[in-house]
Amino acid sequence: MEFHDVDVPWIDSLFFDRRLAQSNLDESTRAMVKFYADNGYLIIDPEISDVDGVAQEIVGACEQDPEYQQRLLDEWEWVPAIRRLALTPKILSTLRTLYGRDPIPMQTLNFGRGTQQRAHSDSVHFSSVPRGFMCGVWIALEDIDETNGPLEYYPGSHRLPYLDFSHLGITGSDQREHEFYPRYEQFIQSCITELSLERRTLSILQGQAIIWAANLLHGGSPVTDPTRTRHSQVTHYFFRTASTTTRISQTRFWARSSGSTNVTSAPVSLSLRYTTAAPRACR
Ligand SMILES: O=C(O)CCC(=O)C(=O)O
Repeated sequence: MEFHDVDVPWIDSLFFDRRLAQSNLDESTRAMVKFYADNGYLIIDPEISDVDGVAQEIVGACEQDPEYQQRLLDEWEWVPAIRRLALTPKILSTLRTLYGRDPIPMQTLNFGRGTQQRAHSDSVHFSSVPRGFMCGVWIALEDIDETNGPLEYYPGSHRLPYLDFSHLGITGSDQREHEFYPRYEQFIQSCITELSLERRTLSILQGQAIIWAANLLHGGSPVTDPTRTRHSQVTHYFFRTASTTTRISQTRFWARSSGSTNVTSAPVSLSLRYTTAAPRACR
């Protein structure tokens, strides 16, 4: 009997190299998938048509809300251009290739300024069952350089164990709000230092994007020019699996994107597990 498939993304499979070699992907696509499997990130050109027009539509809508200076959560519900961006065909097809399953956008974040958020893994905020069927896609809505707080990321860190509050002896019931979150951030920073993980920053042009794997450490670099904006959008995606859906907004996103109005029958098949009590405001 030949064993080759377990319920993990194929990039995380012990049999990945053989499965890749046996796949019918062309050489450059194989190289792309291999790069993502090894490094946990991929910088792409999503080929967004009229990217400046899309950016203006998104930024114009978001700027009506003072919270945009921090971040706006799930504005896709009200701003069609945000939803269209999350559903950019090249992004969806790339994710399908990287994970071998249909991507399901489940959350958007829009930023007007650099977040300066310390390094973390998204898995501390939300995770899939089975693990790994989750990723983030960060799109620059204007040119990004070292001065307006570029995204920072740590290549290969997605291969670390999934680290969360349990490693600090903190349980969900210990937390009312997110008072222990700084302790998690310090813990991650000490892991980065201990392992001498390489830090990179993402200077990219408007319309370019990075995809990161569920457990890749990333954050926001310091903003050295406080007069600068950093218009950008992150969409977090899950992937169709065999489990059941528990998160409402994800189901709504799918239902609206597919034109369905019946959210209860949406065939989204994900079960989300919150590893901590960290509320959405942390993100
Ligand atoms: O854009 C940033 O500075 C950080 C974004 C981030 O960490 C996230 O969306 O998970």
